[in-house]
Amino acid sequence: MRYLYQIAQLLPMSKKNQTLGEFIIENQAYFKYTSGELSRLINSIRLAAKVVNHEVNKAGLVDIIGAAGDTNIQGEDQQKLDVYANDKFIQTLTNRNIVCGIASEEEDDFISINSQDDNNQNKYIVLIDPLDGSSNIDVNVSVGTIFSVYRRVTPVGTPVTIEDFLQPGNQQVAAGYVVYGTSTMLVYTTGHGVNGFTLNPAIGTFYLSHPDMQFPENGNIYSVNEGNYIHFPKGVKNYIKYCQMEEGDRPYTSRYIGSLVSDFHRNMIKGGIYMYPKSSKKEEGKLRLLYECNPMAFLAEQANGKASDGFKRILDIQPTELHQRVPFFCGSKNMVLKAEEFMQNTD
Ligand code: AHM
Ligand code: MG
Repeated sequence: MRYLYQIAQLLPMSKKNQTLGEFIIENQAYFKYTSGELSRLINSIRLAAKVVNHEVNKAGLVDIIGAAGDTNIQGEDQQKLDVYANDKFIQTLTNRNIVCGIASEEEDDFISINSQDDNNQNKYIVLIDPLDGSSNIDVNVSVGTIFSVYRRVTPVGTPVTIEDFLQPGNQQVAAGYVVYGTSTMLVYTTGHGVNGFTLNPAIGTFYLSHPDMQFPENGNIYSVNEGNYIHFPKGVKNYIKYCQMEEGDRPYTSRYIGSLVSDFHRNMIKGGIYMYPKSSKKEEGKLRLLYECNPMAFLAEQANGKASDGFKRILDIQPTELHQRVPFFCGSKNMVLKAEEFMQNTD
């Protein structure tokens, strides 16, 4: 509570105490197509985030209330949290009848939503990673949800097709993440900057705590799984050596949580670069283009940062598969530029 009060002191008068609900309504005029559909979509994500947050916070009680695979007191099976988060986001978006299609890291294929009432008149599709970094749950470390929103390209009123999902990231109309950390935050963009909202768990309300978030142009944090160093391409190895060299503002600090949302969030606030390069073990890298890299790249660019696969802009990659992987370099503009320079000048 004191944290929220301190944040409120830093905000301009007009922003003080503004809730996410109020912010969505106030900013609806900015949306290209103002039917209110996108506002309702963001509102549904807000709702699902609160439900998932409640469950994530209980994860430490697993020994007391039962682990995944057990049956709880009501006779219901306990679910793994990533499956639970997947169900909640899909249920919320489906039941409220606001999207025509969903793709998720947890589902092999996309889901086409047929609304009986209005013959599927919805325009938006959502791609989601419901619980990213889920290996961190067992050890009480931050995890996140990532989402990406597009307008469908096939005609309204027909079932969605793979074409609706395989759009380049530069076509996104909204993207964001929820970080379930020391505080739970929802951070999103609709193409007009990036704003962050902190959940007050006592009353279940998100408040605007981080208006107009920006990556510092330069940073001094690099985030990469250095355990894979031996398998990295030469350019990445050389860039890591550059980060560690004693010169100017270097050596940089190394910080790697192993949870993309949390590493990105910290780097956006403090200035840094996140890297998941390809390696001789993982030829395409690890992260998924459609629901991990594209939404983070959209947020990064909206926050004056940069996102690249080491050679070209993430948002311009034409996807060919739903669960496609790409190498990912994302963060403070000058740091990503420098990493690209090392990639390009090394054979
Ligand atoms: P996940 O979708 O299976 O959770 O994997 C994605 C996560 C990212 O959040 C994180 O940055 C990365 O995988 C960590 O991978 P590694 O353990 O190989 O460093
Ligand atoms: Mg993931």
